Amino acid sequence: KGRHSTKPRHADEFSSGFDFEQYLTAHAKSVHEALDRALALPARLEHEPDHHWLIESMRYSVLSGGKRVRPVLAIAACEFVGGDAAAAAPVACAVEMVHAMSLVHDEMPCMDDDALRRGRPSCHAAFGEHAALLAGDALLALAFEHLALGYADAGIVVPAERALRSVAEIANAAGIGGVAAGQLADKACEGRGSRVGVVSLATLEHVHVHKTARLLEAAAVSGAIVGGGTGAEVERVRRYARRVGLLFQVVDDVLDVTRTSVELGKTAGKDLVADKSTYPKLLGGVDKARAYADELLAMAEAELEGVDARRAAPLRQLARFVAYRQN
Ligand code: GRG
Repeated sequence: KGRHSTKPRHADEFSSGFDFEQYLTAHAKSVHEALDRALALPARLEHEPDHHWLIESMRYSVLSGGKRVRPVLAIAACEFVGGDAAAAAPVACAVEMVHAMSLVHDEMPCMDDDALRRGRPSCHAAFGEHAALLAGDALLALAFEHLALGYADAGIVVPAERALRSVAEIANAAGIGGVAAGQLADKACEGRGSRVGVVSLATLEHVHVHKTARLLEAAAVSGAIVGGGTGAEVERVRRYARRVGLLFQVVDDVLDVTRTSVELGKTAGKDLVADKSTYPKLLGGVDKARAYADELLAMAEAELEGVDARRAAPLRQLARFVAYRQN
């Protein structure tokens, strides 16, 4: 088994024989292939070097790995409500495009100014600043083009009304109801982070709910919508995904601190990242942040109670994967 423990606790899950790692690997692969097709260079543009450059920069950013948590969340939520995984494919691709573009813009000089992403040059370092900005813009546009046309292109029948609701959900999560708003709030906190008491826990939560959790929520909710979930099912998935989204960020902060501590040769958990507001810092230590993560995991799992264990297994294991991941 791999590095990620998903700690099964219920006997019914042992007997169901559900293998989450296999599920994640298989769906991550199919999402990768679908993204590859969605970003194919049109033959008519092969002799247009600038156009080629734009598409290469988009492909570089989307097809460079990543855990594919958001797409798999969309697929698992679709199956949770009884839908076919294929119905969630356009949603899965769209949320990963939005995620990838947010990383491209995040690493640009006017934002975090990072030269590396996933162990290789970031998009602006590899393709230049103009291309990176435009690759992000074009990926955001393509996400919605793909939601509008992806079903017909793949021969999948999903009622237009469901597709439209998923467009609204993901657009809100990318923009004023999520990532863009959260990123600006985060930038406003920068520099205040090291002054104890200036960034409150409520502000930190506001940033992360918007910047990180909202897109994970939109992925799951959209998967449930296109899968034909009832209103109650979609809202159950939303409550589950809200917890998982926040859990994702709390664990990110814990990993940040423990990695930094190890890198500095200090005792893991004792040293807190100096000039950044994190959950370990505002909650009073890594152990407290870890306890909060466990609480969020329990709340997410509680949303899956009373549902057939086999049907709930992918969402349950995905929450545990997020809780116990090591990267
Ligand atoms: C989306 C319209 C729009 C604008 C973008 C720059 C910006 C505005 C937002 C930055 C958002 C950001 C970087 C959020 C952090 C999210 C996060 C926790 C990323 C890490 O996600 P993983 O661990 O990454 O899923 P992998 O590499 O596995 O894909």
